[in-house]
Amino acid sequence: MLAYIGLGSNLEDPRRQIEKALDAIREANKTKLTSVSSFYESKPLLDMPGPKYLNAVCKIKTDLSALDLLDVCQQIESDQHRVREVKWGSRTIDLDILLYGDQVLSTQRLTIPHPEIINRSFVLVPLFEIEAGLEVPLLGSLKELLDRIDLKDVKKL
Ligand code: A4P
Ligand code: MG
Repeated sequence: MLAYIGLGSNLEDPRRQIEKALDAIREANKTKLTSVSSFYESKPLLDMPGPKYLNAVCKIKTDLSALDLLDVCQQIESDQHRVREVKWGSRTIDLDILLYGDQVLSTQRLTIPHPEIINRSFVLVPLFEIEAGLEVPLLGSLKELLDRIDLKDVKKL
C-alpha cells in the first residue's frame, strides 16, 4: 500500500526532530520510505503562541495495516518525547497519516484522509511537491485543493 505521512515540529531543533522521525520510518518493519519533500516553514495554526513550525511530507510503501501504521507513528512520537498537552499546541514531533492508498476510514482512533488536509498549506504544498497528480479520496484532485487555499504563509527552505 502507498501511504503519505505529514511530519511537523516546532520545538527542540525541528529539523533534527524531523530527520530523526524519518530515520525511524526508514527502520520500521514492512515499510519502505520512497520519497521525502523539502522542508517548509510556517506560523502555528490559528496564531497559536509558540515558535514557527517545520513541516514535511513523506511517501511510503507499506505492508502494515493503517492501524499498525498509526501505532508506528505514535511510537515514534513518544520516542521523541512528545508530551500531549494543549490540542494544537507546540510539539517536538507530530506524525499524521494523510492518506493510506485510496482508503477512507472513520474510526475513533483514525480518520483517513486526514480531515485537516484541505485547510493546511503546510500539508498540501509538500504533498504536491512529491505527488503532483494525486487524487484525494472524497476530496478531489490535489491540484484543485491547492487552488482553493492561501499559500503565502508556507515557505520552502
Ligand atoms: N488520529 C485520527 N486520525 C489520524 C490520522 N490520520 N493520523 C488520532 C494521525 N492521528 C490520527 O492526535 C490526536 C489523535 O488523532 C491521535 O490519538 C490519533 O488516534 P494527536 O497528534 O495526538 O493530538 P493533537 O496534536 O492534539 O491533535 P491533532 O489533531 O493531531 O493536531 P494536528 O492536527 O496534528 O495539529 N501549525 C503549523 N504551521 N504546522 C503544524 O504542523 N500542527 C499542529 C497540530 C498545530 N499547528 C500547526 C501544526
Ligand atoms: Mg497529530
